[in-house]
Amino acid sequence: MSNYEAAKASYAALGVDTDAAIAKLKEIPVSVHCWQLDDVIGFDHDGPLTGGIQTTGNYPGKATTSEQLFADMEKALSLAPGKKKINVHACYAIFEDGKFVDRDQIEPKHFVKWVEFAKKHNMGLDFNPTFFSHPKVKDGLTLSSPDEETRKFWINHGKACIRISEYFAKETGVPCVMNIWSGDGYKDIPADRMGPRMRYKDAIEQILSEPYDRDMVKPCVESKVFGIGVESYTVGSAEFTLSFAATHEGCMPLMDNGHYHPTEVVSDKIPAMLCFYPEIALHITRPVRWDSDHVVLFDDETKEMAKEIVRCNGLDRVYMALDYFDASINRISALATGLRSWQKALLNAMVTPNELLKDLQDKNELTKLMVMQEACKTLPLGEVWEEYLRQCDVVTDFAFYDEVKDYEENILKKRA
Ligand code: RNT
Ligand code: ZN
Repeated sequence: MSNYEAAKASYAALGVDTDAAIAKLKEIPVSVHCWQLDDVIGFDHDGPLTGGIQTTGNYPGKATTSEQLFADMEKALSLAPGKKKINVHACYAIFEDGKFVDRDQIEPKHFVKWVEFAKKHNMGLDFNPTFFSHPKVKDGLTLSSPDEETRKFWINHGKACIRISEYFAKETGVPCVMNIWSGDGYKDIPADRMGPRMRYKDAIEQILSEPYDRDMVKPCVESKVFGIGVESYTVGSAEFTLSFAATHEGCMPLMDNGHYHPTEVVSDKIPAMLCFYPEIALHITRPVRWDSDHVVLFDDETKEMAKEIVRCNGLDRVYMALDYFDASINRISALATGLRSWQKALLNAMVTPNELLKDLQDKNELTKLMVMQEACKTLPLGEVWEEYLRQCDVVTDFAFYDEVKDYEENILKKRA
């Protein structure tokens, strides 16, 4: 009997079908962000990263052209199993022959290369307007700015992004999630907390008034508690975005698990939201003491989030996207490690005997529930994971590093 066959039998004894879990996991799309590969810079500006977010580290070999970014992305994708989408930010527009246009003027033609890349790999695309790293961020504000012209510029950017999202969806045949996040806020105590929020609300409504196919473009709004240099007040707070999504049909709330107070957990918020929203979106990240955007690992909260999605039967109601950026380690390894971790967490969730555990809870057999939950932690998940990797033709956890190192030696080190 192979190790996998033995593992399969251990799970079967608890009523879990590991073959079915593996087959299902292959079909669940996870959106892979392009911005880990170049420290959230993009191709449309030379300035620094702003908006209250920051990358730290200076690991050599970062992608600085679209060709390099596509090559690195291809490598990262080959290192992780499962079905993927690519998550693109508007600042990753590609201007052929140096024909630059500003963000309020971007068009589908500036993203043709992304569509080609997605089609080549048989993937869908997600999209994000970029409300940061730009001279028109006025006094730290975009969509909520009191300055009419500034607001108009960013509203037009949002509308342009709706059109590009629709283009992505039509070209790939896969719905495109368009996420609205801005770092708008104040470093110190504001005198008016409602005014910026009323302007933000109106601006997002104007963006969403752009006509689009509701089945193909899925807008969402991402909340945040604070950013660097924006510690006292964030316009798009949790209550704001949640209420916005609740009152605007077709607009989803997006929860980034780095965007809450440190003792709050998104794993507990997922089932709460699924009681009310037909669909929700996630940014999966790893906050270390703050919204640090560390690489996602196979840690307790990551496992718990995946379990909740699976237990709530939410796999087709939750849009899962990765969001982290570490510049201190090999960026391709970073991107692939996070994706592998999330895949592992999903697999773990799918082979957990959820029905059996729920039943114990409902019968109030809480002593046995604790014992069983502890016992499940040492089930032979590794064997099932290895079988999944084998079937997907992807390297094992132990062979993974050598692949990354080869690419670093042969490609990254040759970059200036
Ligand atoms: C920032 C948000 C946001 C960004 C991306 C680049 O705190 O998490 O999602 O990370 O848009
Ligand atoms: Zn995010």
